[in-house]
Amino acid sequence: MEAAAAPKATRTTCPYCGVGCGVLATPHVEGSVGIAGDDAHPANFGRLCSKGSALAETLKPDRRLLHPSLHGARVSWDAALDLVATRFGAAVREHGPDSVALYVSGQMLTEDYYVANKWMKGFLGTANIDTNSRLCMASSVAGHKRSFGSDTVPGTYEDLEEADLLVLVGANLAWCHPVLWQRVAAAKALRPGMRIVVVDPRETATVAGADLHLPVRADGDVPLFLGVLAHLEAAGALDHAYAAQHLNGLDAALDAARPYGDLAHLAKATGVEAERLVDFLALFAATDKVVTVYSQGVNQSSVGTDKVSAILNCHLATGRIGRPGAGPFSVTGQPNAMGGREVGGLANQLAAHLDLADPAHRALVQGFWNAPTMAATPGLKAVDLFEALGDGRIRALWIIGTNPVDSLPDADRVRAALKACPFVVVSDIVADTDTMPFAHLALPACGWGEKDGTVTNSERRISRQRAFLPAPGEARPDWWALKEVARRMGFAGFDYGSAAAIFREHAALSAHENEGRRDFDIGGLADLGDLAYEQLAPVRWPIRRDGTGTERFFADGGFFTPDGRAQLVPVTDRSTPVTTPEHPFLLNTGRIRDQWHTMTRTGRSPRLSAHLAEPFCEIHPDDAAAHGITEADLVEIASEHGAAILRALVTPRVARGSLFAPMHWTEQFASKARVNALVPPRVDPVSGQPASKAAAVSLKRLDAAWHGFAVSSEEPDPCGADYWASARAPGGWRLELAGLSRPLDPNTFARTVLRLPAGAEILSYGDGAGHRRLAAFAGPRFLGALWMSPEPVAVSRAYAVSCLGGAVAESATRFRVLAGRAGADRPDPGALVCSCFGVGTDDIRRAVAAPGCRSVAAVGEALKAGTNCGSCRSEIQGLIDEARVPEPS
Ligand SMILES: Nc1nc2c(c(=O)[nH]1)N[C@H]1C(S)=C(S)[C@@H](COP(=O)(O)OP(=O)(O)OC[C@H]3O[C@@H](n4cnc5c(=O)[nH]c(N)nc54)[C@H](O)[C@@H]3O)O[C@H]1N2
Ligand SMILES: Nc1nc2c(c(=O)[nH]1)N[C@H]1C(S)=C(S)[C@@H](COP(=O)(O)OP(=O)(O)OC[C@H]3O[C@@H](n4cnc5c(=O)[nH]c(N)nc54)[C@H](O)[C@@H]3O)O[C@H]1N2
Ligand code: SF4
Ligand SMILES: [Mo]
Repeated sequence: MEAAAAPKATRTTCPYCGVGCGVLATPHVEGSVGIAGDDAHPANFGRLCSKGSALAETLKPDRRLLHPSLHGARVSWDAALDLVATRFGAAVREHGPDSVALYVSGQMLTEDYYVANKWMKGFLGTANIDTNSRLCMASSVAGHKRSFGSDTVPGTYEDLEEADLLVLVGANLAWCHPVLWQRVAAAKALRPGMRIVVVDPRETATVAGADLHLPVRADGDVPLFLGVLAHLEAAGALDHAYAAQHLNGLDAALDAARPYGDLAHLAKATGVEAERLVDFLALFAATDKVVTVYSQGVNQSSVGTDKVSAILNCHLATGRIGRPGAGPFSVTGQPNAMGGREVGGLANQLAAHLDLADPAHRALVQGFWNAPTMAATPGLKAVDLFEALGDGRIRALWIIGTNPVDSLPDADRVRAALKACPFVVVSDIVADTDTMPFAHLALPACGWGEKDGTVTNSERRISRQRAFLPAPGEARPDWWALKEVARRMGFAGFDYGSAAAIFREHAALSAHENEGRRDFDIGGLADLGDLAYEQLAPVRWPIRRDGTGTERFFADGGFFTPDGRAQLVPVTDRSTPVTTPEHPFLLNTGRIRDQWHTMTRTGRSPRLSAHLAEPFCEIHPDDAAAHGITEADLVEIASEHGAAILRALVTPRVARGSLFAPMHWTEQFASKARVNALVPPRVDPVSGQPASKAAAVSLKRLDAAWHGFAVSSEEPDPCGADYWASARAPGGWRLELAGLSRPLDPNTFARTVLRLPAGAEILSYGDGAGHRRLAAFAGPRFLGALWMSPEPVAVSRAYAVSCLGGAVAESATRFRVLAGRAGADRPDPGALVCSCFGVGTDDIRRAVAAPGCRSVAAVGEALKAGTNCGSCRSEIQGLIDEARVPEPS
């Protein structure tokens, strides 16, 4: 008999971060999918991080949105699309074009985005289309445009490897762009002279791999880079020849910077001690090949655009731009943040990097689209858009691929605003997001692995996402739903039969009347046949019709301003303190290694959920002590806008007076951990980007009467506990609980939490001090266990979770389960560090205690930790460093 042909791998691109790694996906007949890094992809050369490696665990069809539904009742696609066309048409007719809006996402493919933007701006005649990129990249876009005349990222990933000095500003690369970070780490291992400096108020995992950490005060970045510019001048490091030929505004920028040339003033303005500043300034002045990478610590600020300008000024004034190993580098977050910018998805942009404010550009696009109208004024930016929604100015809204109820600031107000809108459409892949309850009409979208199109990564590289799975239920690509609505409204120019057809049009527009006047030009791809599109290899723009491209931009000037010169912007330090006596703490928010945003996909992976399984709040030990908070207590933080309950993580990694909480947890995973309920709707006045990293909050210990922890083979029921947080675990779920008053009957409570069937065998134990343990079995099968105590439950989470899915027949093992402690032969691994091999902090601490085991490589040899995807290497380094430095007594 002939062996069955080996299943074929599909080359595609990871749907998470902006690194844009190539993935080989192999669907197997029994339904599983093999995932591997694509050796041939120039972003990752075969590497994947923990999230990329776990993609297969997120593809199961449960909880998917499978059919269109209106007010919760299933409807046909035909009826659904007709309804959208009718309601949007009626609103435009009765209330004008600005009464409708689209709120979209950097997670859409370029083709989806292109159709959305064309329909709104050219056919409905409104620029009320904004995207979650407003919360993400808007300050970088604005900063680029005011200096370069265009939204251009000048460099490439190789620059990070070739730099002699890499400065990371408000970027936790080790957790948020892990594969790029691994490329950097590999380059530094080969060239140990390379220096890495991290500018971040927090000591992040990235700091473990850096030479110098500058713990700036929040928003201390503008003074810091003013100080750098002043020092560059004083040290004679400016490139006067480059400035004479290619720059405007250098003198004014230097005037603004000079006051920060004074070290004592700079130390005060940045909050960084003078010695560290001296080292940094000397390094920056003396090194020609400098790359400054920046991300949300820069963008998400009320002075975000000024931070970008302050950084760009330093690179422009030294001519350190567009050369190998030199340049500013805005690293993008979402898989297609760049693609969205290319199609003009923001409310103040036009397609193809053209300007909405420029009448000639508007005419060009209108002509190309043969559009009946063209939006002439900028639309509402995300925060304003939702305010308009609340005021009743928006009569119909379509949300695609984003969760504003969790990710926008003042998130409880967002809910109220959605309630006020007469017609809300939500396109998503899952049925149970926090935004979905506000949808009048829900539309099922094809997700990763089911849809086809392109994305552009941080270094301008366009890669294909390819389908390798059938669409579940009636899920359809987002571009299809959009063009069907446009077509039903009677608009010509929406007869796309495939993503390829949309891409060709997008490429043709980028080259239309371009002749080198605009950076974004992919005219060379405008005539791709369907097969060539199908086979398109990752390619970096520009790709002009004559076949020419540009590896990097601006080494020899050529800026996209009217006179071809870059404009230095003389920024000043405009940041103002936001804390008050009632709200004395500054809440910083951001990401953790193994979750993606609102957890609709990564939250379904047991492997990814094990790293940090509960929403937490980092608190400095002095602040914790002053508030009577000890490790593992629950704390309540509150702002003028809302409150959250989180697990205290007491650590000197945050500064005194600062707190840090992850942005990820939603009401699907925790009772009250949506941090954006606390974040005020304060925005950067230039970019409109919210200051998501600076909310003034109060802090107090939650006075819980009891705490609980459960593991369960069925999804547990938190029974309305005052606090709960659930996470997937291998073979089931884990659940943390707490309450302000004790449940009347703990046994009944436990049965409900664990959803025990009648007839389950129960082993339980209680003492007079309020400790109670209960474990349930069905024959040899372990169903679940609940531990309750007046203080935070001390059982080993790793051990308890490891019992799930196992057979527990022997009574000795059953009692061990009840005790929540492994036998002496199985030491507790501690909190998970390496998700590929299940290695924990305590495993690593024990290994590092042995003589000779003092490097990440040695730990890898001993435990395998860090030897697969490598996402945890910074944390391993951190544990090694911790072992080296004795605790102060
Ligand atoms: N694991 C994971 N990776 C992701 C994502 C995810 O959800 N999970 N999301 C992706 C997306 S969309 C994005 S935008 C990127 C974001 O990537 P990053 O920007 O690297 O991530 P964040 O954690 O949001 O913020 C980065 C750092 O900014 C610091 N910061 C706060 N305030 C300041 C300040 O005033 N100055 C300075 N210098 N730093 C400050 C924070 O302490 C934090 O460590 O990550 C992408 N990658
Ligand atoms: N406090 C605070 N807030 C923040 C941030 C922060 O650092 N701090 N970061 C901000 C940033 S940078 C970002 S990018 C945002 C992210 O915030 P969101 O965009 O709200 O987060 P996601 O969870 O990525 O939402 C994507 C949604 O699209 C769905 N989806 C996935 N694939 C598809 C598809 O193909 N089609 C459709 N139609 N739907 C799909 C997912 O199930 C999910 O519901 O959060 C912002 N908010
Ligand atoms: S670094 Fe990780 S999340 Fe980002 S694209 Fe690569 S595999 Fe995906
Ligand atoms: Mo983002």
